[in-house]
Amino acid sequence: LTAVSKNRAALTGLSFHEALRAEGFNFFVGVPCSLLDPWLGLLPEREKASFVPATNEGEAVALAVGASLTGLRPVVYLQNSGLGNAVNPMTSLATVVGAALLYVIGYRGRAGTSDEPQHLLMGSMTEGLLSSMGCGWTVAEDVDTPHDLLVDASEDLRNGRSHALLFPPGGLIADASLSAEVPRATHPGLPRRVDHLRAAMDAVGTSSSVVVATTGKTGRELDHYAPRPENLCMVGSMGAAPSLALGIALGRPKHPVIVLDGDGALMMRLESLVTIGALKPRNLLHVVIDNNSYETTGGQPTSSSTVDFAAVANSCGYASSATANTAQATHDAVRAFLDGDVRGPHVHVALATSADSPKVGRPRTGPQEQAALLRSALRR
Ligand SMILES: Cc1ncc(C[n+]2csc(CCOP(=O)(O)OP(=O)(O)O)c2C)c(N)n1
Repeated sequence: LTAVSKNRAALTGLSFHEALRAEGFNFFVGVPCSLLDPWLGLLPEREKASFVPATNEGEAVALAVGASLTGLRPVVYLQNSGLGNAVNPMTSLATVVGAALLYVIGYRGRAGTSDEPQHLLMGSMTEGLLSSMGCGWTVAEDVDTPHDLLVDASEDLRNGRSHALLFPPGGLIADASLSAEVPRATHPGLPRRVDHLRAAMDAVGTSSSVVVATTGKTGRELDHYAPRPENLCMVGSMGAAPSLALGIALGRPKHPVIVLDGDGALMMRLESLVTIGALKPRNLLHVVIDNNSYETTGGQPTSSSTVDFAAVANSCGYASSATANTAQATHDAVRAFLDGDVRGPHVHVALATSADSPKVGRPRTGPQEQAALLRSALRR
């Protein structure tokens, strides 16, 4: 335990994990939040057999309910933005079968604090939303020890009520001595996300194609390296970029639309492949930068290494697909699409390392302003 200010204490990832283990929790499933990374970074090694990276938070809840029916004691981890994906199975599965679950939630956008625009509404709703779903909650800065943190949670769970531990920024801190435990930077020989992105944007050049970037660092890098009015950098709504791009492609069938997606985001809403494959927009190029990780939130692993996105897209009805491991191939794929040599919907899977790209800031243009710029670019 480390006191970071007078009324506030931060738990280390390891002390929190040990407290969970001491309370009997033995199954860990969810989608990461960077605020939880000091703890999540320990799970792949320490909990090899009982750690499940889920594709979205709703899937994680259902999986935890199933595990709880076998006597396992699951913990579901998520960012509060992911409560949006979890509400249905929380309200119409967990409560219906009487499964009480422990949630560990990264608490973004808490009322009275400043945060990114996509976190503000959910931040102000989080405590009320949990309460209205019958879920108890504890804010992890109001406690002194890992054990204290779990007192109300354990009591709720004993009474058949779910409970959420809410970690605001700084609520969990890394154990300096343990950083080597965390396996990072998969596939070091491959290009980085930023190399694929810059190659794609180099091919876009001065064309007026719409470019939609997925949530996280992809959008930040697009704004940093190739700012243009025809870009839309998604800031929240993880996984929704291809569907948003599909809507634009349908509304402007003659205008090229390119979506720069991530493996974590695509798996969170794999259903977008189904609708794109069914509607077959010729003007849509889907670039998936697959770095086998949630790099934006700390490099936690995804399950993409066992997924062939090109084959999935093909079987959903995409016109064509390719998987490549060089930035040049990504450049050439974008060029071929813009030159009309490759017709959409085409998926280009760009294999990447999860090694850090240079840090860039958040998009300077806010989401509403970006949407307004795009609207007027599309009117021209
Ligand atoms: C519903 C939801 N859950 C979790 C997050 C937190 N989050 C933001 S970006 C990100 C990782 C995205 O991974 P990927 O699409 O593979 O892109 P990468 O960061 O690896 O480039 C996560 C988990 C979020 N924004 N929304």
